[in-house]
Amino acid sequence: MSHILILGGDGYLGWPTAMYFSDRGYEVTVVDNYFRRNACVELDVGMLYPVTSLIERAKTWHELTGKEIKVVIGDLTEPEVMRSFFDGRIQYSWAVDGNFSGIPETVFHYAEQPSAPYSLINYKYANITITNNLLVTNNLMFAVRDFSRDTHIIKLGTMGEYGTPKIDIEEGWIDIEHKGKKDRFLFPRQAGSIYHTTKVMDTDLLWFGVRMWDLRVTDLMQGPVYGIETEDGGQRADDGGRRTERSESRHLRTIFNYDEIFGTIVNRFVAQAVVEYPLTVYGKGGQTRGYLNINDTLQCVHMAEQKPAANGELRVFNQIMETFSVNELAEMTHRVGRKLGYDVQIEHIENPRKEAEEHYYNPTYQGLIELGVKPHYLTDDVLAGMFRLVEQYRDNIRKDVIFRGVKW
Ligand code: USQ
Repeated sequence: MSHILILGGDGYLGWPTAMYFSDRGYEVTVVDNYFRRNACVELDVGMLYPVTSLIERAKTWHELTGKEIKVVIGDLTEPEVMRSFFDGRIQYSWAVDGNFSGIPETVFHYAEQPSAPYSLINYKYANITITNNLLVTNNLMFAVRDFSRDTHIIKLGTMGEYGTPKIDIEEGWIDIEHKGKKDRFLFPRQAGSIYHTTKVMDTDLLWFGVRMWDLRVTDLMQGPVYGIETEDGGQRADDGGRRTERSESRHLRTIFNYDEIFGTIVNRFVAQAVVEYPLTVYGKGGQTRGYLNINDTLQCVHMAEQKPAANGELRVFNQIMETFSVNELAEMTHRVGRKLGYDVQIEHIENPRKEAEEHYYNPTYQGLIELGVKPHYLTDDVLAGMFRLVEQYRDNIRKDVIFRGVKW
């Protein structure tokens, strides 16, 4: 049985990834220090619904499926915590048997502070972002170098590493001809926040490890993700009712934020529409990004795991399925919300961020499709499905956290 380790297993993507692989027969270990939950409490930004602890969710998963997700609550900026997953000194916070699962064949690295606004609240939050993200990546790189150079690192990067250049965005690498000679380099990066800058630095660190020690790394440049319900959290109905039981277990739902700090735009717009808070389009609204459904994140990491990078290879994929401007997303949310009976308004407000509001944007994103990913697109029906889930928790939505205006 293949063993995978998920760093950041309590997060919006980490927990669905754990269920996805556990469901498919993998031995799964997750680790998290509850950074996101604690930050939500500290900054008082709320969540759409309460989420039980990682240990409680792993227990529920075990009760409903008979499968085990081993849990470690620990801080991966501590090198010894990271190294314990490779040298067997691991202390499980919860596991059925507690025996060491062995060195993981694949590590999914999500253990990062993921918010651009958080990283720009002030110098303190910028420092937390830089130290957390770079130390975790560096600790991982050295653990793999020292104990298991064949372990495949799948690192979640971000499309924001590229910024919005006036040329087409390639998948990681670009061929450059200069004074009659040619070479291949990482695509020029120009990140738009301290958070995004840490992701550029992560890529650079891992590229160093690949060149020096022949590590095998896949860097997934992901766009903003939307969605709540993943198939393993309860939408598939092909196992005689067990999944229905799972879907009724709210304990398996992933963390969902709609606030300015941790919410991403589609999730935010749906929550805003449900409480009839005008959709907050920053500036002109021509900001275009590549988006993907949370279920496609799972497919992408699965395909990357099944067809790993080679030793000495930094493989980069642009992990998006389609592109939208903020205006297009606002119009779609407006249209779907109106059909469902909500009085949705769109408001252009002064952009708290420093970013291009009208720009060229043409990224390539064929690599993951070629590996076998089948995209789910953002249709009116998909958005309406999100409305139906979010409206169940309408009374929990706090209008005071939707926009505070963290300035760049
Ligand atoms: N935006 C609005 N109104 C809002 C919220 C956002 O107009 O109420 C605009 C932003 O200014 C930006 C775009 O929507 O132009 C996307 O913003 P976002 O908050 O959804 O996403 P972002 O801050 O870029 O970060 C998110 C995730 C991050 C991930 C990144 C991928 O938080 O972890 O790396 O998406 S990407 O955007 O491709 O860099």
